[in-house]
Amino acid sequence: MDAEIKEKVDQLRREGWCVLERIIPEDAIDRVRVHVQEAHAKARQDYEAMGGHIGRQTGPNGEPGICLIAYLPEFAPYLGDERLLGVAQAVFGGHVRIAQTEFKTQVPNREDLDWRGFHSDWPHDLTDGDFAGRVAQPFPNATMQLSVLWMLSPFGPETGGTWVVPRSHRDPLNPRMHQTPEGLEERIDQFKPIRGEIQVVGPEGSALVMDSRIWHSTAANPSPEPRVAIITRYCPWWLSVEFGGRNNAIVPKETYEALPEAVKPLYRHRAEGEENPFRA
Ligand SMILES: O=C(O)CCC(=O)C(=O)O
Repeated sequence: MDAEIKEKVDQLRREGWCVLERIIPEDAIDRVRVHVQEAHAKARQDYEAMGGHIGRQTGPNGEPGICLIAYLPEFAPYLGDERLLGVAQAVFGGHVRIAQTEFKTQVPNREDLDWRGFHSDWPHDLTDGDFAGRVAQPFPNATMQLSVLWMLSPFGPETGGTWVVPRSHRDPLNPRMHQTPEGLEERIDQFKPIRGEIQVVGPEGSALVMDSRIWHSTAANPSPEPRVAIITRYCPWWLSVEFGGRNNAIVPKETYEALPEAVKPLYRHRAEGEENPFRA
């Protein structure tokens, strides 16, 4: 294994997160950021016009909508970056696919810098029972999903870089325990700072890779510019992504056909007219 990939995988296993720096090169990032902002505005407009829900990527009656990758042709090639796939495949093996593709831009000029909303992500999101499925606690010691947050703006305290609690992916507690159907005792307030939290720092064009179990939170962005980001969830072949209807948005045929060869396998399971290799 390449030395950098090994170092990142070691950090991911030990700390629950790592940053792959500048996957989108410096000479392309400004263009890609503008493209993503325009794509976000267009997708929002289209979903509103048809009475659908952009967050869930569903139509007016809850049916699968258009996967947001259809709006992002200039961003899509980076999803197949060798370092990123190297990390995902070192953790999951060769067969990896992307569950969700969502915009995660944060509004500017926030002053409530103590705001937190700590949680772990699907399939370890304790509020996501019927919507997408959730793993029962105590979570097994296995990585089941990598939440890859694309840092299209620089990340840091001055721009609302994500809060993470290192090593919390191995903690038997969870900041949303009280929200489970079992109503487990709450011992951690998800809306307050947590001891040991740190704010992710890194240059624009990087990817923050998080084990879905890690406790993390969006941060208030005090800067005068939006903090632009996208999340893509990399999953192993054995994880059911369709359950609950959360991940069923369709990749149009023309979008799929235009994807680079390294990216096609990540979306093939949702591509119009393609056989789902995970069901065959
Ligand atoms: O946007 C961020 O900084 C964090 C996003 C997040 O918490 C999530 O997508 O689960």
